[in-house]
Amino acid sequence: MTDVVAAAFAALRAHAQSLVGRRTLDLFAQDPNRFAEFSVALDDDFLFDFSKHKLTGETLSLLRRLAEARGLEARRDALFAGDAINITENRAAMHMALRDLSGRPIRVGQENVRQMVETEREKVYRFARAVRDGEARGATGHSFTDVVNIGIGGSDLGPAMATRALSPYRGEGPQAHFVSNVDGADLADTLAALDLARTLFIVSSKTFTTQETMANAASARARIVAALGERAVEKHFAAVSTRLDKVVEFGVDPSRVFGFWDWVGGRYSLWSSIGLALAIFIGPDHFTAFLQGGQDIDEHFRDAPFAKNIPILMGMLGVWHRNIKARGAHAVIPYDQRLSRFPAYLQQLDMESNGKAVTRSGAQVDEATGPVIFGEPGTNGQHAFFQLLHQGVDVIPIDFLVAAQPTAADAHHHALLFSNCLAQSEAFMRGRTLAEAQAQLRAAGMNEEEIDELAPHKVFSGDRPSSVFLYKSLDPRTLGRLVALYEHKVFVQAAIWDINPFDQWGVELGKELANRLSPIVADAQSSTAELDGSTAGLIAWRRAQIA
Ligand code: G6Q
Repeated sequence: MTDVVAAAFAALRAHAQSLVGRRTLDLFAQDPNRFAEFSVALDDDFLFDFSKHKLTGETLSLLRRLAEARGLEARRDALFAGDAINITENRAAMHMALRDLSGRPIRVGQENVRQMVETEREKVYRFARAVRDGEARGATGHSFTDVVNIGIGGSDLGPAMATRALSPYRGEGPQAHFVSNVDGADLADTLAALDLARTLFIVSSKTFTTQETMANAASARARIVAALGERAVEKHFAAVSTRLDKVVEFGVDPSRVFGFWDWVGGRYSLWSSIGLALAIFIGPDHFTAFLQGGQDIDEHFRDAPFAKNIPILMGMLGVWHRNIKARGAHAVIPYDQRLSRFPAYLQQLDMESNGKAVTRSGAQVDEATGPVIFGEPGTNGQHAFFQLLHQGVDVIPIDFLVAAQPTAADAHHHALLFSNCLAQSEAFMRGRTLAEAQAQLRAAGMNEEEIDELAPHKVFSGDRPSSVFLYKSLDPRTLGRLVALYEHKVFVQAAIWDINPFDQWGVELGKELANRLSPIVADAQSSTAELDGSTAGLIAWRRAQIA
């Protein structure tokens, strides 16, 4: 860490001390413009409110100083220039190219990739239209009523999250299903209710070697062959991969194979052909609107000034909480049932990107990096883990996401949903003092002895920070904006922590280990002598159970 960076962190820590004892509510009382000052509107249909974090203009200035000390601007320029910023894999991270609808050249290294991106997208769109219109048919001449995406991690979570989020945009298209787990129950339960003659499988895998996806694809293939014959495979399978050679071996018709490039990371690939299941589900026009939302945020991230730049603010707020306030978790709570998979999607995006302990140069980090990300939709979470958020010993910052308008849902329900969201956000900030708790119990007619016993349990510290993302409605463009905002937030934090957010050696380790152990598990005669005592003991116990 350079002296300038160390000084920037030290100044933030000293400043945090000066805020001890002050209340967020007092900051509102002192500044009638606080909401306007600490919120950002994008056009007239997206609002980011971060005024309920206990911070001041000086906090932002000091965070800005830290961002400058870490060279955030230069890192952002390198990202958009298509430089090989994923240094451990020697690749660019140019997912923004996939949603750049401007018509301008897009550089990745020395190459202008616009033409090939557009050609591949057009191929995806043609196939999506053909499936939706019933022009592409199965082996028995039926159109497809169901599409099953087989993929895992980055080749699953994006389209699975987005099809749920955008279900009102499906129209007459087929239903979408997602099989990811190597547990055979996933495939079996998904196929139980489907008619194979009307089912299209999409095998999605960047590498086309991932154990789970290859096992599920082989089983799905066997099911099609058993039901409809070997020749049906080419009619019932499509594939998405960067390894087109491997796809051909599997027997997919080359006209149904869709590519992308190694400069698109798995968890950033929803914008690419990996979005095929989504493009079929919502149709090309809506998919383009989704891309447009991503592009809106790329422009905003590049152009907006620090104090009004939403992904920079999201990232720097996270740094404030993680490093200065030592907060180890971050909750994402959509008050939007259709975003039910969004927290899981962000869990991968954030924790796989910033779950790192060495800097770009390979030294141990000297500040904490990515927090634990978790969440569930509200109002459900209120009846479950919110207790800990309100009164637990750890303060956990929260992102609330909510639409101003319902999408094809009952207005009365939406008013209840919306008020619950704001009530929670307010309650986390306001809290309840001991005196307030006592007064409340007194008003309820309790005697002083009972009040003394009960009141401490009804105290809420307050000053628990939350942001609110308020959007007009959950349409494709808004979803594109949300996803891109979080992508760039993760990038900003990685820049501050000087880590590479684009590799995932922990995931690679899992793949290696699974491939080493599975032959030993599969063959009951194989020796376990080389394994550690626990692993050998567990395998022996299983062998006895299934003998
Ligand atoms: C994403 C990760 C990981 C990956 C899966 C699937 O960034 O690398 O989640 O997406 O392991 O990999 P394949 O697409 O290669 O099957």
